[in-house]
Amino acid sequence: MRPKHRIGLLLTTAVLLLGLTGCQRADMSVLDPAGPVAKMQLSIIMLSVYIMSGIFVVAMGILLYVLIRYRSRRGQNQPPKQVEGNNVLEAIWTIIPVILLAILAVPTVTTAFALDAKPTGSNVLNVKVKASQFWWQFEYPDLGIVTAQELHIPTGTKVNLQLETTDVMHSFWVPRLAGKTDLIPGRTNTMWIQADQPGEFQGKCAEYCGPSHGVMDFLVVAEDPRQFQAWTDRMKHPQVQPAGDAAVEGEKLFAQNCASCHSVAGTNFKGALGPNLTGFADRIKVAGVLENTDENVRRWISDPAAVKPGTKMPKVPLNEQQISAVAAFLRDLK
Ligand code: HEC
Ligand SMILES: [Cu+2]
Repeated sequence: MRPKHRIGLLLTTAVLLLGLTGCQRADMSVLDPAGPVAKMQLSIIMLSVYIMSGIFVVAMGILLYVLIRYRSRRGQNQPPKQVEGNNVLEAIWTIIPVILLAILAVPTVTTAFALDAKPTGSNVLNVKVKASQFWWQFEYPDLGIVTAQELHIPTGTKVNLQLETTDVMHSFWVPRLAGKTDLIPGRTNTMWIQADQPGEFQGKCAEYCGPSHGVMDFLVVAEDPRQFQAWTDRMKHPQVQPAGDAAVEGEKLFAQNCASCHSVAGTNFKGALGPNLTGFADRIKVAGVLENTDENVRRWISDPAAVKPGTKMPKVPLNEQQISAVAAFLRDLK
């Protein structure tokens, strides 16, 4: 290959690799931690990056020195003097890696154990996370609240997560708050997270789980404790009275077509196959992926599989006017 082509190939590979790493999503950067767990994990990553960079510089330095110092010279037709069985050299390049590995191992192991310990105390929030193809349920056992797709947490509070799956393996990943934890059939895994500042943190399923794995998104919504309290109050005493004729008709249609799968707190709708829709009007997203607008709610109801292929929500046979009525009912769930 001509040198010009080689450089071209290298650049193309570099660009493709960057594209694959997902560094284009600033809201999902591990390098921008928003809480203590992600910060501790980043410090371990940086420690190994520094050590590896040091090794790279020293090794490349030695390589360059040797290339120049021992390059073949005019009139020289024998290889330079060969070194073999030099005990001092061998001891050096055995001991240095052992020391570097120890420097890396001690903080890594202590951090792993520290993060594994379940936080206790009165200021800890417990949440049960249940993943299903292709959505997330968040249950607050101490508050009597169930919600979906958006995990509300108070800032400055440790949140214990108990992670379970109802079907295949999934993985809970909110890059700015913590590394991934798998949800494994028949097992309960645990982890904890904490957000230092209010904000919305993008989460994703990180274990291939079927056709809509790539859109199995969720949000962690961190609010200051007073706002979080207001949210829990709304969720415990939701407004469920449909306002207006369309919403009243929508409620009837919902009872006939949707309530077998969906619950709404404060009503007789108690279906458990799909996400709990209490306070749905306050959600930022529909099904975790579409902005929560009237148009998108109608789009979702008319053909869920067009948004999330393989979803367990069926296409319900309703006409456009009926879909608008159901959407009006959902818009009133505050
Ligand atoms: C057979 C069960 C089933 C029926 C019937 C059903 N759904 Fe669903 N629904 C689901 C499932 C499962 C999901 C989660 C889909 C996903 O995100 O993969 C869902 C998701 C939704 C969502 C998004 C929720 C969120 O958290 O963002 C809305 C809104 C919704 N359904 C409304 C309806 C309406 C309105 C009807 C009736 C016209 C209906 N559903 C009928 C199972 C059902
Ligand atoms: Cu997945």
